Amino acid sequence: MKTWHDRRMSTTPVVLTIAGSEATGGAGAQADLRTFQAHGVFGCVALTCIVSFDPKEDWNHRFSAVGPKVIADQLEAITAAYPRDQLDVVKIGMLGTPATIETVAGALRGRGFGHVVLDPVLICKGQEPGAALDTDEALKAQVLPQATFVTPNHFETMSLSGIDEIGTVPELVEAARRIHERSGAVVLAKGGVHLPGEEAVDVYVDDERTEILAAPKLGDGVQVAGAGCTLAAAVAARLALGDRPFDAARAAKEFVTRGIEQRLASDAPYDVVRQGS
Ligand code: PXL
Repeated sequence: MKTWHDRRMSTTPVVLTIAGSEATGGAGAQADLRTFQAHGVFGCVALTCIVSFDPKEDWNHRFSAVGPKVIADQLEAITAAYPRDQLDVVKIGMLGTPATIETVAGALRGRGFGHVVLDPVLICKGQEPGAALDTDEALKAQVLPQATFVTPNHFETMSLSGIDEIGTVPELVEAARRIHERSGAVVLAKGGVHLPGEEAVDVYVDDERTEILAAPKLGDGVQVAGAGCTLAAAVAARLALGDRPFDAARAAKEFVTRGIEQRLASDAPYDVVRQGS
């Protein structure tokens, strides 16, 4: 039996990621956990799916969903183990199927979280856009309305805003504002290497402010796997440590920039972010 003293000693924030495993460790739950660890928060995972790239088939995604009952069981265990004042931040990554989205959306409604940081993974690097329209629609209808903070990449920003072409910073600003108006969530829309110019530009929008966050493009504009997962996980960790949303966004961007600078080379098509020092 736990005593009052034990509880008081357990003040480390716990952060939950609801995400998939990407076996090589570059993205997904593995990147999230390394990011949490680097921030000194305690991470736990409800696993939604397992992605194993296929080196024999051009590194295609092989995808296995975790069944809805097993996802619900994980969420039940985690939310029973940690009280609301200790586990108040959840990060959501790859969900992958409408059934998973239904389960996760239900669990979110059942146990309120102060912060729901959604990385709206619509497709992974290397996948064809439009591969899973029903999944995209379910995510927009059931999870996005519950998000308090959303971190869409260039493609996801077009999809969530309904703006088909985003080629300039003002267009990215307009799209981010639209997503904020539709969802009510704080938006950190990532231009990444997709907009022209020397800098990787992200746009931050909340009720009160619109800010441009810029960092030099690194490595000749190469794309690095795991940057999106790491950014959202770092936002979640900073929020759990008490940052205000804009401070969390700024710190998370710096954390990812550092992780890209010190990226790990891999024989898969993309290098991967290396979190922490
Ligand atoms: O980076 C998006 C992403 C998120 N989660 C998992 C993935 C990927 C891309 O490969 O596999 C599990």
